[in-house]
Amino acid sequence: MSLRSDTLASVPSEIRRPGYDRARLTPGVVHLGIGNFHRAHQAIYLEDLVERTGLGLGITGVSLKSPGMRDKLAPQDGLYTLLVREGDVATARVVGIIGRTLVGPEDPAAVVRQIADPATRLITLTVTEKGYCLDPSTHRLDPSHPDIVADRTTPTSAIGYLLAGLKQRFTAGAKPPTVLSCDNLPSNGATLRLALIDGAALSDDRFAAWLEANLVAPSAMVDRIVPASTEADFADAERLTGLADRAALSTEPFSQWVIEQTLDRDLHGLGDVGVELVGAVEPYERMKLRLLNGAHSTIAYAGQAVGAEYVSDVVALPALRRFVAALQTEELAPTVGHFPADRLAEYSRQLMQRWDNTAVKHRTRQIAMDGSQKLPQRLLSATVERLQQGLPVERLTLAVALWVRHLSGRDDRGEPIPVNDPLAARLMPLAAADRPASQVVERLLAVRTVFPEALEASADFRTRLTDALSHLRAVGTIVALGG
Ligand code: CS2
Repeated sequence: MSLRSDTLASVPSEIRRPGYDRARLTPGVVHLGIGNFHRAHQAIYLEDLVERTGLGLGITGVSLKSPGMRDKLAPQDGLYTLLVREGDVATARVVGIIGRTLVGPEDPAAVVRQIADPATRLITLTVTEKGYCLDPSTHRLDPSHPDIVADRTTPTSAIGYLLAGLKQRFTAGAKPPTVLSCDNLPSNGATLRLALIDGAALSDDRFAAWLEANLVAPSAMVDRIVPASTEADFADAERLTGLADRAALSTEPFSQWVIEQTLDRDLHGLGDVGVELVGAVEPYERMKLRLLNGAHSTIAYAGQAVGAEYVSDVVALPALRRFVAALQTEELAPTVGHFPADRLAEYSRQLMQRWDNTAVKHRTRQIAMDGSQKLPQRLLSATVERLQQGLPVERLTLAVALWVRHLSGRDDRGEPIPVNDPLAARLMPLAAADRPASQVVERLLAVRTVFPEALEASADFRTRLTDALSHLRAVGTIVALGG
């Protein structure tokens, strides 16, 4: 028997399930990019809010690319099991806050209608860094991006869908919904707002001015480690609930969502279900993007080089664990600002504990994806700041060198490894393993969409990166990072 509305009652009573009437939910929230992260993070907070306040706000999910998630959720009436794992313990909860899931390419107009519908008051997004179609180094919309070009005919990018829906509201003289980016970008709300205004201005200045005057886009920091689902998730969900569930997923106990107070007042109830509402999100974003994501990318490239499949495998290797901890404490934490040093030290310690959770099967391969879109805010901006202040960047340089080496498509043993990146076709030939390290560094640093000019211009950094790459090639990851 499968998980569905009409089988839900058979779930053992100790397992948490929707404590509200699902039939009475109205689709007040649209989520673009419905994947595992949304289902283990924002969906949970929103469900807790609905349960606590009786606010009948359901989520309409949107897949912008493939029908995969809809095909799993639709036969289960949108229900799925979330497993929270720590050690040998897995706690199940059946989640019901998601109603319909739409698939953009199948029916773009349906997605646009949902965004334009006055009942939609909040639109959340997890479309990954590349989904914003930005120039990664400037964080402004790239009008020549193929998806933005395609948007002129049919909505294709998240920006295109949003603009098409918002335009209908503009034409109708209505107000825009709040848009809330939940991706790992610096100032993600302001960045999204600017991308939308830039996109609108490509065809209609009055529409752009209306967005400028009316669009509320709070910034947010989101955090929870949510791997891709595995067969073990499906098996454990069925064991615990008694019902087969092909949409089951797992996550860690930790979860954090920090949102700017500009969020609509009637959603401030989120503050009672664990969301932190703050005046300025940027300090939290910086802390997370650098100490978590910067270290995460480093772990991922080191892990790919040494053949470590999961994050927990990488931090179990003493040389790599020490390197990551030192990168955080010595070079990243001092760039975060705002928070006292002991708070940042505690945050870093807690991160290491989270990565030690072997029950969360987070693949280094998954995190290694899209480095060109991630490195600027995770590692490169901190490197620039430290160089400008004359501070040591030894570990940051090695971390960047790990990515450069990853782009060669070879691990420490010379075996091929996948490079999954929208710029792979351009970057991989520049980083080939048989090119001299100095040439690789010179060519890559000139790629302005990834590397800020300040790094190419620094002779010191060029030499350091060349040396770090040569060293990695010569002695391998463990020795280079441990030495
Ligand atoms: C990871 C993040 O895949 C990645 O690049 O660094 O998805 C990370 O797991 C989340 O930001 C944790 O909140």
